[in-house]
Amino acid sequence: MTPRERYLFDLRGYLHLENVLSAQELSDAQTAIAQLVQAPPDTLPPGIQRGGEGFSNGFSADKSLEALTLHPRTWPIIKELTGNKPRFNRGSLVVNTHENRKITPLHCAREDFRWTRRYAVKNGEIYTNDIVVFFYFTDVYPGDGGLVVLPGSHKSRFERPEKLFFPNPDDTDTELHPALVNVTPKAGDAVIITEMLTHGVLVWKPTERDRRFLILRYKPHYFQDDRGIREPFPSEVMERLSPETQALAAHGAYWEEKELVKRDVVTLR
Ligand SMILES: O=C(O)CCC(=O)C(=O)O
Ligand SMILES: [Fe+2]
Repeated sequence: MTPRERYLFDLRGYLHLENVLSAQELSDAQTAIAQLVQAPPDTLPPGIQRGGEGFSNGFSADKSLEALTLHPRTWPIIKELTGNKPRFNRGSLVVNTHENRKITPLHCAREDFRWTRRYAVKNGEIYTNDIVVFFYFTDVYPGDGGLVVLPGSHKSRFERPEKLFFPNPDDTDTELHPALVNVTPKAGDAVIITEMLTHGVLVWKPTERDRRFLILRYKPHYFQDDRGIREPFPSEVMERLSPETQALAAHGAYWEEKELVKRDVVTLR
């Protein structure tokens, strides 16, 4: 994590990284997603389900998507934020269209999960135990809708007053409160948030374009909140992952360190 990234992440609770994917990485991912979208439900790879606006375990549909869990641009940031003890525990693919007429209300892990989630700084490094990385495969322009964040809210000390930002959640055309920021990544960009950051989703307005992105979730490898299940992914998904991704998804004790974190660049076998 560069000093500039560290400063901005600490200040705002998120980072928007531009042009993370090379032209090849982006087109490989876009092709894999297009195939998934067109696939009849009974031909989806085992363990991938279509539901709501996306595909659970969609990251495992193709190596071009799976490789993003360890992308060289986000990997050092994920390592620092987890205190060098990362675990990858969820990877959904989202295809968000104008047909979904509802906003996703503002939410954050600090409000939803009581005291289990943390954000702290020690020895000049940031620690947070609930991290989300969004990789974008289509463009978002101002006014399109999509992700909104409340910069700085990961450190807020007070309860958010109900209805302060969206007095009427059914009014999907309301002007955005000036404290909120609509993040507008372009295809190939990534957004990293601590789930402590208050965020929500505006209705997607364009009818001729959708919003395609991957949601990759990370926690420290000793953090356990998935109902006692040791493996975060179903065995049929786990089986086809590369050894590096399997290692990234593994739990560990607090004092352990994965061999993987010693590497600056991890390539999938
Ligand atoms: O649709 C989005 O951009 C964000 C979804 C969300 O809130 C989340 O994954 O935590
Ligand atoms: Fe969220």
